[in-house]
Amino acid sequence: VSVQQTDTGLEYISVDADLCSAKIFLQGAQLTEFTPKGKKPLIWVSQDEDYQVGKGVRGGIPICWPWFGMSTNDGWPQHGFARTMLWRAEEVVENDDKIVVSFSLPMAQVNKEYWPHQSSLKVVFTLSDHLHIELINTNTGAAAFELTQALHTYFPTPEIENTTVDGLQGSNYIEFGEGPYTQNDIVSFARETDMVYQNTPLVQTINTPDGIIEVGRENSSSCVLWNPWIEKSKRLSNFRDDEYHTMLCLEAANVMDDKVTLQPGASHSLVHTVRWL
Ligand code: TA6
Repeated sequence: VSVQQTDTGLEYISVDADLCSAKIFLQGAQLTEFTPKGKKPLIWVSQDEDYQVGKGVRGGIPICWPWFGMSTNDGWPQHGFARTMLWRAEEVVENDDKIVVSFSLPMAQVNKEYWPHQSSLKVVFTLSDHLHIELINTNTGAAAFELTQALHTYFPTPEIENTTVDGLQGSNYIEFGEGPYTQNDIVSFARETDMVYQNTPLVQTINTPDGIIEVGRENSSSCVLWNPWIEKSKRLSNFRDDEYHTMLCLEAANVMDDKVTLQPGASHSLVHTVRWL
């Protein structure tokens, strides 16, 4: 494990171990690479990414906190502000079967207008032949608060048109503010897809021509499935027009009736796991 820096001045922790290789940026505590040894990468990053200070990387696992999507306050950043802040690396523990890397959000630097509450936010990455992430909120104040959040994970596929997502059947989703609709079948892709699922099973599989990716969650009943398709791809920053063919997002979330509500002293842990089946 080493600390490296991009030529644009972004610091990241680089892991090159027997079981896996990984990269986690201090900005946003954003993981941008996870590859089990001898296997294909499990995480996607845009070829147009330029690693600018103050901008989240297009890909990897952005941490959307303390709100998902557009804030109800106009002018506030989409998907919150934690993904563009500098987090503090807390600990790196190297065992022979796993490497654990943890970060915390320095609350003293948080804009009190955005987040007036007393809380701590920690993320723990456990890296082995699979990826395990835990996002832990703790209410350290005297008043309850609530928030929405998501681990906005970007997955690779050789071709989205030959990719399906299994395990959403039976849940219902909102899309473009419409719905809820019931998800009856396996999901395939033939248009812009931006579904916010609720009452969702804890495990999905992404079936791609390169293999099956198993995605798990704990303490979450909502998840988001996104592919920008043709038109939105042209409007996205750091994203090539044709890259929608090679990616999709399936996000571990607390964005519906599972939003995080914490009484003083209470904690909530959102767990997200990713592995090749
Ligand atoms: O999670 C899906 C989504 O909300 C899409 O609507 C799209 O906006 C995407 O997130 C990316 O958002 P970003 O702010 O990272 O460009």
